[in-house]
Amino acid sequence: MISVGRVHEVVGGVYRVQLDDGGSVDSSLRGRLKARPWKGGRVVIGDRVRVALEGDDATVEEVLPRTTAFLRRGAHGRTAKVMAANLERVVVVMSARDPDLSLGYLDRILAVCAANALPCTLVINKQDLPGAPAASEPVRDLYRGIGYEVVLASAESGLGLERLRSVAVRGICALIGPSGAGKSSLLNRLDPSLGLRIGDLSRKTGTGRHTTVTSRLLRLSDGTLVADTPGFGDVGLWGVPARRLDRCFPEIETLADECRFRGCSHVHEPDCAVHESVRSGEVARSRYTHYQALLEEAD
Ligand SMILES: Nc1nc2c(ncn2[C@@H]2O[C@H](COP(=O)(O)OP(=O)(O)OP(=O)(O)O)[C@@H](O)[C@H]2O)c(=O)[nH]1
Ligand SMILES: [Mg+2]
Ligand SMILES: [Zn+2]
Repeated sequence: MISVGRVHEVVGGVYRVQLDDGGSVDSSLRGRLKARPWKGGRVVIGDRVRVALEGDDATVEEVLPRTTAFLRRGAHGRTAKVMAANLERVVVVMSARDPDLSLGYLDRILAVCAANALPCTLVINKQDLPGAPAASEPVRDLYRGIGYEVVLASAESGLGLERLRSVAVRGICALIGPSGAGKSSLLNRLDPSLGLRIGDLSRKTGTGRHTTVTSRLLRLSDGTLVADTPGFGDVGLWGVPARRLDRCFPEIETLADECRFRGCSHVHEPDCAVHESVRSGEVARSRYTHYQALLEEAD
């Protein structure tokens, strides 16, 4: 019998598939999907698959076409890493402090989302900690000014949780961000029955300890699908040529038409509208610096 479902978790070669007609099965992958990795790379959470059920055995026979894929550059830059398929949104979770919010990391993640044509919402968590609101407000204003949706939140006090829920119900989303930012903590607050593992921060470095080790698609009590993912440190763009990088920075993209040269890279060219806007403060210097850093790495 053939059933269709969605991959919710992948652990050690076992694909947990939630079937459309109810129930979940642990499936293996048909040999040909393993032997000649299908062009999308690995089979990942969110993938829609056809599963053959024979007695107690379940086998993934086919991966259905993806609507989206979250791809980033893997370690050493030679391969693409795919984290999840068929997402409709990314929720970027950063903490205001402990660990400190890194604008460089944030701009990289936002650019990766744009490169994958995924809308994103920024959550700045841990607002209950001393100094967190004061540190977060300028960040919130900067990103709202660009057009991003920003939610100040606290898994501790509950601030922003209803807004986070209203974001999650819009479509399948994944929480991504550095280890220790509080992704699993926020999801536990949205649905305490999830019982996700929460980790301490390293006393030495103040960073997370990679408590969540596999990406999982979770169904909240109201039926919403949300992925919890392991925090990662390396964020690189995949598949964005240098001349297209400005499309990953919305406020830079809208200025590009006013540059003297078509295809202006906004670095060395004269009469560049982006240069002028950085000088006048209309475009944040931090954003421009991170644009330049990504440009150096682009193909
Ligand atoms: N004060 C405060 N602490 C928080 C908040 N959210 C999470 N924490 C703490 O931050 C630490 C890390 O939380 P996790 O939820 O495990 O973080 P994560 O983003 O899931 O981390 P990884 O799974 O490693 O990627 C834990 O000690 C949490 O108790 C918050 O809003 N306020
Ligand atoms: Mg976690
Ligand atoms: Zn320019």
